[in-house]
Amino acid sequence: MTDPALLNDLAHTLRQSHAPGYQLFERFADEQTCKDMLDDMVELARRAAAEGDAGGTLVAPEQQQDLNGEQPEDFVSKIFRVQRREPFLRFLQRDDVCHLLTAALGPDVDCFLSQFIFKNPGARGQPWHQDAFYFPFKPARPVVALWLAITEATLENGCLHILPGSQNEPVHTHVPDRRENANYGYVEIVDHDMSASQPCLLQTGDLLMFDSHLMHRSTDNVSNGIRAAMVWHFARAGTEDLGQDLGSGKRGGPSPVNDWMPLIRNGETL
Ligand SMILES: O=C(O)CCC(=O)C(=O)O
Repeated sequence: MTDPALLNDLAHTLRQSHAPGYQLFERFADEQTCKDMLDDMVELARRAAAEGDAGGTLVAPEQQQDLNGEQPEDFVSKIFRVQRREPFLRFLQRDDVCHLLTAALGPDVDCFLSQFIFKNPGARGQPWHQDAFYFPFKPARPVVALWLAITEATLENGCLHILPGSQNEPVHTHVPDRRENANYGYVEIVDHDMSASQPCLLQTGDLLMFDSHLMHRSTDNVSNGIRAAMVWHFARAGTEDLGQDLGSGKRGGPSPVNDWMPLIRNGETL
C-alpha cells in the first residue's frame, strides 16, 4: 500500500486552482484484481444475455454497429451499478482507497455511481465532458472519480485525454453527441479550447483520480483489443441528488444509473 501521508497530500491538492485537477497512482491494483473485475463483468454480460438477469445492474449496449464479436460482452458498452458486487466492493474497502477518498471528501463518503467500460475494438470514445454535468447535486462539489485501468490504455485503444486545470471551469454547456448511433448519455462540450489536452497512457492497474469539473474525453478504440476500465464516483454523505435523468434525456426522475451506497463513516470503511 502507498504511504497514507502521501495519498493524503495528493488527494488533498486535487481541486486546488494551481493543481492539474487529477492525480495518477501507478500500479495501484494488481493484475489479478483487474482480471477478477473483467471476469465478473463478462460472466454478468453472458448471464444477462442468456437469462435476462442483470442482477440489479444496467447493461448499456454499444451503439456502434460495426463491431466484430461472438460473445455478448463484445457488444456491451458499459455496465452500471456494479459497486456492490464482490470484486468491486473489495477494492473500495481497501485502506488506501479510504485514505484517498477521505482526503478529498472528508470523513463521510458515499459511492453513488459505478460503471464498467468494455470499450471493445471498434467502440466509440466518449466526447469532451465534465462529469459534474451529469450530477445535479446539492452541494454540487466536492465530487471525485476513480478511473481504474483494467487493461492497458493507449492512443490506439482509446485512452482518456484530460485538460489539466479545467477543474477551475464552471460546468459548461453540453450538447448531445452529434455522431450517428451515439452511446447512452454521451454529450459534448463544444465551447472550450481543448488544445492543451494530454493523453493518459496507462498500464493495467493504474488509477486516475479526478475532480468532477475536470474536462476529459476518450477516443475510439481503433485497435484489435479491448480497452476496459472501471470507474467509480464519490460524494460526501448527505449530498442531495436533485435527480434529473440527463442520461436518457428524460427529466424529473432519479438517474437510473445512480445507486447511492454509504461507504465511509467517521473515516472508517463500512
Ligand atoms: O473511459 C472512457 O472511455 C470514458 C470514461 C469517461 O469519460 C467517464 O467515465 O466520465
